[in-house]
Amino acid sequence: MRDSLIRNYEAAKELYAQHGIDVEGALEALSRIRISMHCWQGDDVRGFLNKDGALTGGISVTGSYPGAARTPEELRGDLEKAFSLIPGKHKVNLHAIYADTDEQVELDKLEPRHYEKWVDWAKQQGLGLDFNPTCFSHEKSKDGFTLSHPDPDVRRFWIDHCKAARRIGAYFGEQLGQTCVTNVWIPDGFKDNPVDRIAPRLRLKESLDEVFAEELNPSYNLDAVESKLFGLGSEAYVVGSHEFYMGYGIQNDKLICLDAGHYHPTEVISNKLSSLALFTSGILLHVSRPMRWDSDHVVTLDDELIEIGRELVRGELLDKTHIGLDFFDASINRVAAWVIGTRNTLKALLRAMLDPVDALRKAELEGDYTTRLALTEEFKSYPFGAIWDYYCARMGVPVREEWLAEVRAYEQQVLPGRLT
Ligand code: RNT
Ligand code: ZN
Repeated sequence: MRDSLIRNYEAAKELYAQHGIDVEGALEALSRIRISMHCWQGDDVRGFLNKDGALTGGISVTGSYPGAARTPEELRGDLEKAFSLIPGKHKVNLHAIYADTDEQVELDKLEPRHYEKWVDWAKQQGLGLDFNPTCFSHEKSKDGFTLSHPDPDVRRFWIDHCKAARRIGAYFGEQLGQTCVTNVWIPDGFKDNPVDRIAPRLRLKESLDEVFAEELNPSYNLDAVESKLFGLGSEAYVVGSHEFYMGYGIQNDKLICLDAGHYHPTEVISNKLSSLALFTSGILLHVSRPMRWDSDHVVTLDDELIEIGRELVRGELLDKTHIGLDFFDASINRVAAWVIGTRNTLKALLRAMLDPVDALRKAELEGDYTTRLALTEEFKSYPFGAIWDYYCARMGVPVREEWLAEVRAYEQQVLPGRLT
């Protein structure tokens, strides 16, 4: 390791130590955190099952940066490149449409074997896998409804797809020795004000009961449900709202997924964690960055990300929280998008671990809000960067923006082949 990195680290460590902060302990804790990196940033949520299928479901990707992965091999190559630039061992979050198979298989007939190659690869890379049924971009979701569809045959199809997804999740967990989180998100909703708000919710509740009826080993698979406020084309009403899934999740012991982009524009998920934590056995996060709407921008180290990190660390919620990323930007290099978003999420956690929490808590308890504010603000210019740089070097990944040169070199190497 370069001398300057060590020197800066030692000096920074000393400053933090003056506040009783155990920097080594923080780095150790950080190295144990697994972030679930979403495969769908790599190809603009296209997947491999629907040849030429357009993205539907009220989500949308904009941008025309060249080089989106076109095959499972390309996607795995891109993921490997990204992971080589991110400190730590992590997970990959797959959607059902990313099955790696030559068979023409329908979503309701998917089986673990269609993901065997992903599992072999994950084993070889030391990665965990998470999973999602894909209830969009499909002929049977064209009219905007899936599990809450008024037609029982359509509902049946999506129920069977979600059941298949859970079994695949359990297979991942069993094979990899790491619990898989299988997250159900559906786009169901109305563009304009509905007459009947309760009937679709009742149908969704019944469909979910069926989806989750089969008991699976919770150390292999955990189920999560993801709510949303609105989507493109479902501006007036979304069946799976926050209240719906909060109720469902608590009543049925499912993980509740909080996606940072799924609330009113000024509403933040950081402020929800401490409440949900008291009433649930676990939480799933979709760390994203909404810009004016659920735009799924690449996660930056902004106030909300820092606040999410603080809540997880200060509330000791890391053990019960599964941290997943959910963004898709096709206007920049897609490997870079992963690296930026994942490194930022780790940085937010490390920053939170290096806060003088004991002193801040004491000040707050004593009503000394002057100290609380002063210390919070002064810590913003503490040499966090020196600790992060040292951590990256120690974990064998590029320091600071050095990773960008590697992405550029990789781009030069793979892009020409993808333009044909
Ligand atoms: C959509 C949800 C959902 C998707 C992914 C692709 O608004 O956030 O999580 O982004 O499943
Ligand atoms: Zn999401």
